[in-house]
Amino acid sequence: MKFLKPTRLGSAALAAIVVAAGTAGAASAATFSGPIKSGLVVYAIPKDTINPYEVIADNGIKTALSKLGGTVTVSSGTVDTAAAQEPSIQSAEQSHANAIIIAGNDPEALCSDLAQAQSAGTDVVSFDSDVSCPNHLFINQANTQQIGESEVQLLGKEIGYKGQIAILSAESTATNQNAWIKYMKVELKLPKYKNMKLVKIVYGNDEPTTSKTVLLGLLSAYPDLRGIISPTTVGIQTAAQYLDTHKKLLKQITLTGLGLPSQMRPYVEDGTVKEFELWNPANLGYLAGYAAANLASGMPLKAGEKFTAGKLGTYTILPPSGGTGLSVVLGPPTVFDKANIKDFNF
Ligand code: RAM
Repeated sequence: MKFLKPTRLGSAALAAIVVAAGTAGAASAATFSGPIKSGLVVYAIPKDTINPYEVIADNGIKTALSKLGGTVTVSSGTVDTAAAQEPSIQSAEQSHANAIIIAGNDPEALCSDLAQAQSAGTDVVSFDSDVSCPNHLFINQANTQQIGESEVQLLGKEIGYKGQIAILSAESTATNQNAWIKYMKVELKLPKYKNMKLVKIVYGNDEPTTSKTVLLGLLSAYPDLRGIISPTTVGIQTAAQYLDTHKKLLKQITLTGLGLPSQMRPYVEDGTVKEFELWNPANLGYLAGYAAANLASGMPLKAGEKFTAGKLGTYTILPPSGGTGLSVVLGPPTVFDKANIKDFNF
């Protein structure tokens, strides 16, 4: 990656650049034309190596790098903690990887390891779950605010904007879930939700067993619960499975969230879940792979820069906003229901 060099531009010119970069998509930079270096070595470090969502995303990274003549090593732990990811960052550094693509299990705890890899020449791209470390590009699955708001909107509509609701999340340190939950809380402050009350957030750590344990705790602590948002594919699948086998709960409880259509299809088709949403995780990985390859081939890390991500087309690096640094957004999520779920195979 090329860092921005100081220029002799006057303050008026600088202000003009800032304004231009602030209008997403309107930036005038030419598309970075590479060439992409051959034989790039990329380390993909997902939240863990077990979660099917992460596996699909990693496969997207592999597809991208194989198109570009590079290689991908997938490395992470089996639990979603920063400590489990640190050895993978160290291996990437020792292997002189050109780039790391990481889904952070914690926003800050990985920064010193990542900085060390960067000082050895490795570019850092985060995807799925951001890190708050400097000089990296975040590949965001969809607009963070819209994900948070739309989750509450989906549930509100289904329960008539009334009753106690809870969130079944992933790890308590996950940057992505916490960012979405922040916007869920903002949405819930609107007057139309005045009769909907968020009573509890529980954390299933993206493990089916823990997710089920905290779900059962929730159900027994809040017998009047009307709705659950689970913004994690592991959480929503676990909850859907439970509700499916305890159908009398469905008279009272509505479940929505973020899920894989391949896992959720039986529950949508039998009416356990009406609607939920997600983006295509393979495309997310693919986009991250292309972004990393471009950075590792000299694309400047700055707002307004454009690059081509193979079959997905051209993307623009967006300026920092709302607590997120430089980012690229894959696109809006899809809402799945009985009518369309059979059309999606991820
Ligand atoms: C889980 C993970 C992942 C998240 C999806 C929606 O698989 O927590 O980070 O993006 O759910």
